Amino acid sequence: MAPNTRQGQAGTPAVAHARMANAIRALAMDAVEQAKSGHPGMPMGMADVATVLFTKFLKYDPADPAWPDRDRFVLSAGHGSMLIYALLYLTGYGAVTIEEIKRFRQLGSKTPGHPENFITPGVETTTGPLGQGLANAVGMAIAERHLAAVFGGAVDHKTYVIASDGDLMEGVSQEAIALAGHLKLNRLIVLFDDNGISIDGALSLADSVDQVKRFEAAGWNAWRIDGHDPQAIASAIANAQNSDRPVLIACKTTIGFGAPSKAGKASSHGSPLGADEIKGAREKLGWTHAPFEIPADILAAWRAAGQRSKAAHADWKKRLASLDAGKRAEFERRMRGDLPLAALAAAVAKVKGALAATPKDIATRAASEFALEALVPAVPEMIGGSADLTGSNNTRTKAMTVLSAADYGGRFIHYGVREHAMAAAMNGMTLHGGVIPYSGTFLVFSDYARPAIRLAALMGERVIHVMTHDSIGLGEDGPTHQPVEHLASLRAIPNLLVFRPADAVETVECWQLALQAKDRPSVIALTRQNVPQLRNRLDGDNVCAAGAYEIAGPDGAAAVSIFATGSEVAIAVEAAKLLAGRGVAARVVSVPCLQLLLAQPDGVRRAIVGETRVKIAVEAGVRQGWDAVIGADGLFVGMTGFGASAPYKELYKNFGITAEAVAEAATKKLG
Ligand SMILES: Cc1ncc(C[n+]2csc(CCOP(=O)(O)OP(=O)(O)O)c2C)c(N)n1
Ligand SMILES: [Mg+2]
Repeated sequence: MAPNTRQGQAGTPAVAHARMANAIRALAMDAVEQAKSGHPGMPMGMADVATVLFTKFLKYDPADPAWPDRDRFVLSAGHGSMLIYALLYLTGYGAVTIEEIKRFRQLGSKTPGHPENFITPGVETTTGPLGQGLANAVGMAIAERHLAAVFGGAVDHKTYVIASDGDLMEGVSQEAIALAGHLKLNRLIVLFDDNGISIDGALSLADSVDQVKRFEAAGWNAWRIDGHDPQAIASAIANAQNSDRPVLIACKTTIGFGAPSKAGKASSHGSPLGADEIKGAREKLGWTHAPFEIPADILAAWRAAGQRSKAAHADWKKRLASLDAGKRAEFERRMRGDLPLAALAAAVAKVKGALAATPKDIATRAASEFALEALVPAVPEMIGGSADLTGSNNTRTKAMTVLSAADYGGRFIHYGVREHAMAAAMNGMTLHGGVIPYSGTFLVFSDYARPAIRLAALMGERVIHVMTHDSIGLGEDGPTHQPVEHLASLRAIPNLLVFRPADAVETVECWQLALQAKDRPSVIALTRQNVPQLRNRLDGDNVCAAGAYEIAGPDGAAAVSIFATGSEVAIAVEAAKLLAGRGVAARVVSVPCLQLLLAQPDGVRRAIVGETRVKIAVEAGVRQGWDAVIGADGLFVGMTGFGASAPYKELYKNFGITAEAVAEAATKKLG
């Protein structure tokens, strides 16, 4: 059993460490038993580590869970959610009462199956898909260093993670720890639940990695300790405070610690222990109290621990107050996530004005760079990046300096060839607050980032993914690099905005919409190949805001509506001209964001979609999703399979995505 270390908080009688840790164990077993589902093993195993962290080191204030300079605590092993719920209850977060603990995993409770940052104050990020939390934490640690560089004393905190075997087996963890080591994120401290057990049984069934050596190889300090020895835990965390690099503390623990027959076994991982086992655990742990009952002295000691950082919080308020007024207001604006709206509007107007004066027939990726040259100075919280495709994604403006271990104040991150950790770290950056991350890769590699993009959508986080080379229009690199199903599959993710601008003007409008979407992530799909600038008037309004609009049309009634996105809008405009030559009036509707169109009130949507006899959609991707606009009997000109390697103009001909093909299909349908 865990030793009886005395460690009272100032002003409260000392309560033995073991009794405090056992309060976590008891709540975990009882809540899982009551819910008839859940994961008791991990909270019981990590109770000692968590107790030391939350009573001696972590800087937090239950009265103000969003205090900007709190330490961030990420439970990457989200299945152990009862660990964090127990901690939040015990330390006094108002939202997590004992009643909520009793309602573990029930509809509408503050204690859902896995931690959800948008449900439970004190939960920093949604976790459950293993590996994501660890990579989120890397992003939080990046944001912390960057803001410390920009705002000095207003930001000065650590990021702690509890990660499990599963977290460290996931590939994203390798990308994340390599990035963290490279950036020397020395305020990042990972407590690894080194219990040698996963769902299938002993870890030795599937894994024989030496994690300490692996982290060391990635530029971390890494130590092994007994995760049930409070002194060892405390001295390891104390040492980690002064590290010059990120720290892994591999805590050797026993899963299900205290359970008489299931401790150390996979059977304690993910199911209720059962009445007999719980009775035996109570005896073994010396816990004589009824389910959900925490003795007053233990609760008082925990609540006192929850008050530990009051002085640090007050101190931070003083530090913030000592900043000059402008800087303080800027810090507070950024942490609220409010944009500098006037500066943003002026930057957008400047770009549009320049494009109206001198139209640019350029690739939309180049148009995006042109827009960023104005947006990045106007919105100082934007932090750009690319997964080793900077020159192709056009995400780095001329004035941007690189964010590195030598200069955390830089605003461009070379993420390396690590799309997954890039996307997950961006989630962490946004969750931290104070920055708006945007990044770059090829659209086809959205697959490598998708698990993190999905979580950004679930959490409602503003992260912006620039994804270039968005169709067969990329040409010679061929079908491995040509996205076909990606627009459709990204549009299927709820709450994610997928933009595909047609020209330089739409590109800056889509950027504006993505930045203004405070509670949603965005993908901006951009071409490699040049496209003509179709919008030459100086429009004050952002006409992309409704998701679609008529970009070309006849004076009178139209017989045909052609809907298109991105590079195919120019093809649609050509097709309309061909049709006009044949005496057929056609209108063209540009659809820079299909989801925004479909989300319009019925009347608005119907007005944009129109009621022509023939409806035809043109997109160099699969048809899926377009029937909502053109109907099941509508015509679709696009892709039905994978692309090919050739110059892009030949590919468009080869796959029949041409103005002639569109005009032909429409004429045939008209009969
Ligand atoms: C990406 C992902 N794959 C699979 C799972 C399902 N799952 C939950 S926990 C777990 C592994 C359990 O082992 P470990 O991470 O060591 O946790 P422990 O049992 O030690 O608490 C798995 C496979 C998941 N949550 N996320
Ligand atoms: Mg394990």
